[in-house]
Amino acid sequence: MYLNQSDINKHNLQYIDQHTVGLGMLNWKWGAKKCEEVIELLQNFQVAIPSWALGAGGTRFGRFGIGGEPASLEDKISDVGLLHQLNKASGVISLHIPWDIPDDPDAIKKLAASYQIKFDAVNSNTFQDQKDQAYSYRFGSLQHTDKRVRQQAIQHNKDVIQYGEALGSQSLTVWLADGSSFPGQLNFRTAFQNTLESMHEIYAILPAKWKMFVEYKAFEPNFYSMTVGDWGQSLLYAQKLGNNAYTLVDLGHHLPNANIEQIVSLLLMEGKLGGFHFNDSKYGDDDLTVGCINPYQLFLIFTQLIEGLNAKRMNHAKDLGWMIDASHNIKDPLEDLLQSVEAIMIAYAQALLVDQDELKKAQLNNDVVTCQEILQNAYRTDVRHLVAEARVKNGGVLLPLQFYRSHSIRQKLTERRGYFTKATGL
Ligand code: LRH
Ligand code: MN
Repeated sequence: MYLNQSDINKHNLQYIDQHTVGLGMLNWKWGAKKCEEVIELLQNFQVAIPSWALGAGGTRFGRFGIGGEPASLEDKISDVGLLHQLNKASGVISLHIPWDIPDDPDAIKKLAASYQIKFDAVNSNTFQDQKDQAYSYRFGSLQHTDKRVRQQAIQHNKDVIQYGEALGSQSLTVWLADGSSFPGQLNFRTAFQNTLESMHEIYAILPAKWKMFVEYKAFEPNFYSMTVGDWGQSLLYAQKLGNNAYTLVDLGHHLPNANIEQIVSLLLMEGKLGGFHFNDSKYGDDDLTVGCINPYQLFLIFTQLIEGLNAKRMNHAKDLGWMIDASHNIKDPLEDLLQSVEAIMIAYAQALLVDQDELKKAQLNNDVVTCQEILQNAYRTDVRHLVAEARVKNGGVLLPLQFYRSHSIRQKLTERRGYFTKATGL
């Protein structure tokens, strides 16, 4: 759906006064120069939308349709285009194969370009059996004891790279459901070596400038061991594969109370942090709205990211893969994604307000109280007007959620697509 600029201008005029006052307060508290710096970094920051999270997902206990779901890749790109027109921070889509095979890549690229949408990492899927598949992935894919199954999974990843190349993507994300659910079921060393050998075959055909992201997960759908089960294992694969292999951190893939910001800091230090799947969770891989359960953790992660990226003189917006990975059971997927992108931009803006030099001084003096004060002074700042200003400067909407609701966009999508359309994905 293409929005009218006049509707956007009318909406922004409605809220501009309170926005100007809010921005003025922040300029007064943090200084106009600092605020300008933060706004410029926010304007360059884009978060990739997962193609598999544009419909109502569901759990094994059931699924509740939402109406107007995108039933084709074209509709999915149109929905990401809609999000990007609203927040000007969602100009990238991450596809999952075979859920989103681009039958006509040129037409898909043309449609995406009409929404200023680019293609981020492509994701392979060797965790589900496709109907025309020769061998089952019941007992794994790249780890499988049967070389024919491994070869089938390797070929799938090669096909996914080809689709990505046709669309202008430059990275492959490999998440494996491989592992075991019962003690004794698996020889861990053999499973690791089979998986590494298989990944080497995929890595060997990576196009120039491409990155390979190895995504780890502590459990599910296997519940005794996962063959890429934590950051250490993922790092081991990435180091053994080569310079273009990196780890991918999905926030929901850790055991309870894991210190994710420390993991991020060390992976960045090693030059092996490739990117993120942002979401939030209270228990397992709940794939909830970013920042809805633990926004302080998200802030702490961004604080470590900025410290590490600056230490390596890396480009915040370009040098890591910023992607959302969520699944929507009760919320409107587009509203959920608008909230998630907003939460990421807020955490990034708050972390940019942290005076890293003052923090380093206090750390060197073991002045623990001041360390906390420096962090929480930034975290307790309402930066939403900085995020909104970056959005408006990019030609977006001051309050995307208000605009989405006041223009009855879900109703319009349902009238256009019907109530029972179902999007592929989770
Ligand atoms: C696995 C995962 C992975 C995707 C899938 C949709 O839990 O996070 O990133 O392939 O979700
Ligand atoms: Mn993920």
